[in-house]
Amino acid sequence: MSTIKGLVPSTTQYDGSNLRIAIIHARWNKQIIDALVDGAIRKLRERGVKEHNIVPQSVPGSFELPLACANVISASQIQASTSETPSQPFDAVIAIGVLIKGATMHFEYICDAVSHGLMKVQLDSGVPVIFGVLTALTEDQALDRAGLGRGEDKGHNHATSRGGPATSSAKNHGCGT
Ligand code: DLZ
Repeated sequence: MSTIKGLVPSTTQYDGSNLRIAIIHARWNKQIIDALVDGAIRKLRERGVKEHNIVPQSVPGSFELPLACANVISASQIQASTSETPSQPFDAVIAIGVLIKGATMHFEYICDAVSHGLMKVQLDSGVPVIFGVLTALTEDQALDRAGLGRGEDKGHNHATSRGGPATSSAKNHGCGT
């Protein structure tokens, strides 16, 4: 059955060859996180983003994503303006987390805090923060949404990526490893 929901595929050929992108991901629910991170990296590579300009970094859980995103953005801006070996500031950050509802209200609080926190980071910094946080009511729903149940992987749609596993060459600017 056809649906009107969703993002219409773009006809524009995006060129990411001059972009520098951070991927900040949580480590909770690792199997699903890995699929989303791999999908995002694959799409970035497809769009021409250079390997050294794809900078993954992890934090313990989704609750830590907003601060880590804020920290990588500001650290890259400081390095670009003050360092003797300046590097390009990040053009965008992709925040990836998987929240699965449990028996308590914890899920609701974290979903709310993370989504508002990430929005605040991008509004305050002016740097786009891509919302790659799955908020699922069950494990099956989370697997489906990540393309590990049925359908295609969603990480691939989040960003701009060429096959291959995530690397972890990033410096840690976040709030934990
Ligand atoms: C504590 C917790 C729980 C129960 N569930 C999740 C989850 O489903 N996904 C996730 O990314 N993180 C979870 N966390 C960890 C919190 O995000 C956070 O890392 C801790 O509360 C410490 O601040």
